Amino acid sequence: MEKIILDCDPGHDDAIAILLAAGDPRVELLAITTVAGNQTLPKVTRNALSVCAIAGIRVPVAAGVDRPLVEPQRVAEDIHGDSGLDGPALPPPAFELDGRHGVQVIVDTVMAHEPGTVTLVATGPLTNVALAMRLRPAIVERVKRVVVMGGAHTRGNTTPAAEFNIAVDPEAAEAVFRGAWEVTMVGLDLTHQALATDELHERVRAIGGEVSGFVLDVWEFFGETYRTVFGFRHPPIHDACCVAAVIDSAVFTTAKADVRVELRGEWTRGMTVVDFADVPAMRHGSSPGDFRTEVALELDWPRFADLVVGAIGRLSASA
Ligand code: PIR
Ligand code: CA
Repeated sequence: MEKIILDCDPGHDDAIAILLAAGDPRVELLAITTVAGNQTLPKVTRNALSVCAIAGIRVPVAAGVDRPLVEPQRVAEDIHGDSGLDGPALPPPAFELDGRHGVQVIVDTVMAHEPGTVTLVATGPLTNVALAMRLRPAIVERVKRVVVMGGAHTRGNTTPAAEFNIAVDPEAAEAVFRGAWEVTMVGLDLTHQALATDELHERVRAIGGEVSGFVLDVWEFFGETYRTVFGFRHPPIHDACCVAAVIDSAVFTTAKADVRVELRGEWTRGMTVVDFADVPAMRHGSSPGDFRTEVALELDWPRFADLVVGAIGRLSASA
């Protein structure tokens, strides 16, 4: 069983990431921490608790940081709606928020487990993770790895160059990518392959019950915004790809790279500049040891779909 902390900003695709983490027996979800991103901190925190209530998930949930390190706060209301999780009915929380700060929960949880056993999965802006690194630098060598939904090596979704999670807090992202830990970058190049297709809808519909109905409502709203805003036929389930990779490393291929975040470009601030290790030019002035980031490339969609359907099925059976 892979122990994970899920740092997120739910968010339609974050909600599916939570369900996948809670519904797959190969993952032990230790805690959920929230960060301002898709919506304000109170809204995304409340959404995390609602998702837990729907699926009968009982893990510590703690609210983290309410704004980026340097940038003014920016939310994705056009994509995720006023609540941050518009579409499905959102039941009241079934339990209280953990009293600690989310950054403290990340530190405490990593330090409470054996070195090299906890994977940090981050599916929102990287503010909490960057601050946890500063609050307790020892976590950097103690975590197994960090799996980040963020960035892209082709094009952005918030600016032509930048993906939302990185664009919202570029300084935090740069700190995380420069940290002396292994990072897996699950960027848009990968997540735009993880589509909630008609086939996936039908398989989830066939499960029936409350969790299945919730997921269908999530995809219906997200699908509509992706159709109107981006011209996609189906919505990408970005954040669930990170959890899928923890469950089954064969769910996508990767390439080693050194990733830096552009902090000063006029048109490129928040861009992930990916220096792939197979080209020995070392354009960042990197040494071979710096090619620590695994950049996700190609998704095995059937494998991914099976994981999502399996988790929803298990959660429905135990609800
Ligand atoms: C998705 C997101 C934000 C903005 C858009 N346009 C689409 C959220 C998702 O929750 C995901 O984590 C990441 N940020 C994708 O950019
Ligand atoms: Ca997210």
